Amino acid sequence: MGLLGGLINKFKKGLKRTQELVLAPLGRLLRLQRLDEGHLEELEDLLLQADLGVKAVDQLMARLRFELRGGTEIDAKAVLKEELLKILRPRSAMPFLAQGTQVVLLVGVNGVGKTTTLGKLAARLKAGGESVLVVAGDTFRAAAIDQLERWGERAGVPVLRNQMGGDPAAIAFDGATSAKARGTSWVLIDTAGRLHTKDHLMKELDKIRRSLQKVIPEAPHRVLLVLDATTGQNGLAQAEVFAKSAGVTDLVLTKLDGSAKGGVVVPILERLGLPIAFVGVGEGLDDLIPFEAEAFVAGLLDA
Ligand SMILES: Nc1nc2c(ncn2[C@@H]2O[C@H](COP(=O)(O)OP(=O)(O)OP(=O)(O)O)[C@@H](O)[C@H]2O)c(=O)[nH]1
Ligand SMILES: [Mg+2]
Repeated sequence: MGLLGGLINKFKKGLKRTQELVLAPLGRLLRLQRLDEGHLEELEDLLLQADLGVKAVDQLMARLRFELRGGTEIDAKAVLKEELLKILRPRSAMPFLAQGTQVVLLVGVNGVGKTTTLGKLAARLKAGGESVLVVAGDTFRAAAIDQLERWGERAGVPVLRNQMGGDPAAIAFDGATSAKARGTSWVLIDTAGRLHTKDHLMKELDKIRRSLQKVIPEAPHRVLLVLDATTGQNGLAQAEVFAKSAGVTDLVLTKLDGSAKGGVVVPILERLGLPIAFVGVGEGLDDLIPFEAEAFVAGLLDA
């Protein structure tokens, strides 16, 4: 199995609930020799239920109707795939390549999967032979620091922490300083969950940024906004504001495996205008996969 094949299987695993609840009947429709208006309406409904969003669904249906007007038999699945790829392909993320010391900040609202994503990302980079330092920038709860330490152990990377209630900007500064001195490739900084409406907490992110820049002027190189797929499109307006105010460079979509609305990838990419770097498809160490349009579309539409 090639690299893409492995990734497709991971996406299939991640999109299992979406497949079971929404896309199984879609598969039946797409296999029909002839689609009549009733079938088309059913298809449209299923795509909307999978949370692909009105804009993309309109575009997909318009293309299908256009092809069907030709009179000859069409491969509806191939048409859908092609049209979806047109939307998704131009929005791919920059690869995570080590160049000097790269600082990555993980941000987002409470409970979306920041700490888990950070643990998996640390494991992934470490497995690629790169040096990683994890920084416990969520200093609000002792449990958050312990959780991060466990991930550090699992991933086999050091975790820098100070005591609970400490200043996140200070520990971020220490992390960047230490990584720069030792030539560590990656500094991954966890942060406490916060709402985009909590002004003092959004200012805290600015403060973390400024203290990192005292050590490494270009830092943070990547700011990952972590989003929970089970929220579907409901969280989009909030994510939009968050993304703007926190200087976000990439998105991470977690809990795809727990969502029947896996199609939400599409409106997320359309609306936020930011690439999805990774998706989370489980709670295991290797359940963080790079977002890849072909693998996603195959995982969504192939049984
Ligand atoms: N199934 C599944 N569960 C996930 C995934 N990512 C995270 N989780 C779970 O989601 C829950 C919250 O994850 P955390 O990583 O603690 O979330 P957080 O954003 O750090 O939370 P706060 O620090 O409290 O804001 C945990 O039970 C994780 O195991 C995923 O991709 N799939
Ligand atoms: Mg956390």
